[in-house]
Amino acid sequence: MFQQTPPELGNQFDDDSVLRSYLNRVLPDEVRGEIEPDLRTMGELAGGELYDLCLEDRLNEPVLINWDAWGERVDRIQVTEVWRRAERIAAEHGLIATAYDQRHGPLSRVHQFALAYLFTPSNDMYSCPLAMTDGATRILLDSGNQELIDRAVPHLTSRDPAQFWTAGQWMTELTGGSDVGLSETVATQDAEGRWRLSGRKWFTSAITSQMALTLGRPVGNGPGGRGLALFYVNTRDEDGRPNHLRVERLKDKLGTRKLPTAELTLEETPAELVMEAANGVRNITPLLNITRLWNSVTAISYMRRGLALAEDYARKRVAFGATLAEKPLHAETMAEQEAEFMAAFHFTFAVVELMGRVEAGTGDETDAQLLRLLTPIVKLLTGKQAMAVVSEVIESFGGAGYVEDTGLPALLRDAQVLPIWEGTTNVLALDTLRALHKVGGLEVFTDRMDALAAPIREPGLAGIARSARTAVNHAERWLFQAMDLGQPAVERGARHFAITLGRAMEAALLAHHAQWSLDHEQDSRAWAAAMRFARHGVDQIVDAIPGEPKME
Ligand code: MFK
Repeated sequence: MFQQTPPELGNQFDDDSVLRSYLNRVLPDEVRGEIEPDLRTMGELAGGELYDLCLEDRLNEPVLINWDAWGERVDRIQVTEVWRRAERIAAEHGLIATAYDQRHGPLSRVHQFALAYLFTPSNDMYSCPLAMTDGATRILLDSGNQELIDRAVPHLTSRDPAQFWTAGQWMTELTGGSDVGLSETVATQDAEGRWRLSGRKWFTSAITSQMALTLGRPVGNGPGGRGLALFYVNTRDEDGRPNHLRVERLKDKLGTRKLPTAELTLEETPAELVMEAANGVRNITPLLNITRLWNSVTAISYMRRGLALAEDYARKRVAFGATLAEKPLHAETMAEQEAEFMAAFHFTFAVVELMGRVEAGTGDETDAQLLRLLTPIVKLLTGKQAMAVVSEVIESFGGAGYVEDTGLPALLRDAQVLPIWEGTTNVLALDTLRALHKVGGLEVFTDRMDALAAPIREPGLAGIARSARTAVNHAERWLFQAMDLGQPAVERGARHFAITLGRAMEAALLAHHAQWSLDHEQDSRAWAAAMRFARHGVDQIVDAIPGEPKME
């Protein structure tokens, strides 16, 4: 009787020609020699033991235990087996420490995010607390608050699982996850001058963390994000009990179900100011910019995982007399997905490089401006690409992709969070406009595109770089026209504008890498991907049509 062989994963570093070719280009030989063994170990774990564990542990979910047997309120979260393993691995492999040890200077971020990219699709979203831990570390280090730095940073960046802490980020309230300035949490000072927070936090991931950064409004402050202040909270008291807070329930979410996301009530929770007693939204944005980059790394890692499984399956699955891999239409469909993934990969890691240079102090003002401008764009675009690619991956398995115990549906459900949390597509499209205003226009962007195009000699690739540049010119013209029409016209087109910039940058980066790969590896795969990506469409600008009727 026929028995289908399931898809399997090999070492996820060795099997990933996109990652390896990229590292060949950006890392000096001695750095690559030092980093590669680390990545290979992570690739082995991710494609082997951890992947198997994720499948075995598929039905387990975290449990909130509010009361102990003797009636004491404990609000303990029992996490899954994968999470317990992931916590150890994260510390031991320096998923946070690598970025802050700065062993490889500006390339430390490439090292860290390459590890995160390999680890994430096999850790049941443990990367969420890691992302927030990374962001909190950055904020504390830049805050100048030496007491908090000394207390928390050695734990957040520890490689010892017994010492390692994660950090939560409690921003979302019932009033909204996007319009954070509406937050209602009140900050008061008690008789000893200690700050205490009272309010409800409506969506807090991950509630297992030892500390959190959160926002509260000091009494007497005005409305909006300026009236909020950024606070540090120890989630547990010295006896391990919840620190004047209640974990009301865990969220019943569409995906990321292994990640304990909770509703909290803060009951005069002791808190410490991280910086000033105002401008909380502005002061927490460095954290958001880091978690947004983690979001993109997660997006490309999910695309890669889906494609790795689909490719293996296509070599095994026989239909209509041949393997799926040999079927021209199947192969072309998957090649188009691979092209989207490759473009998203190069975009994400280009922003990782920028972050590395800015943090290490080796970048210039242009790098800082590009980092600010590209962060919302890369987050919004890769989140959308992940959904589209993972959906095609599911379809490529036929009915098997729709069946839970293959583990495949969870990929799609988890990917759906990527365009939502850390700023929805529309919020980030508007942030792109805000960033553009801050950096003073598109010059930094177009200069970078021109620099990417300069070494390209292969005529097809040069054509791709040129048409990407033309798309950016179109986007710029649209923006000026929309500004003449007024703010609503600008906002209406912001999504198409941001996506066009993003796809143009992806096309330029992919074409640039393709030329390098032709020259140095005699490999034409990135070239083929660039052609497919460009055919899929870069320019998404919709010009205003005079007299066009309204929908409403
Ligand atoms: C595994 C993958 C990793 C994922 C981890 C996920 C776990 C986390 C779960 C969550 O916590 S999800 C919650 C995430 N929440 C958001 O992402 C909030 C989305 N909303 C926004 O981003 C809004 O744009 C924002 C709250 C920032 C708007 O608020 P306001 O009060 O209208 O802000 P405003 O006045 O525009 O900006 C205030 C200041 O911050 C301005 O600076 P100035 O005061 O100097 O003028 C802005 O320029 C600055 N700013 C805003 N966004 C910035 C920024 N600066 C740098 N970078 C940014 N992104």
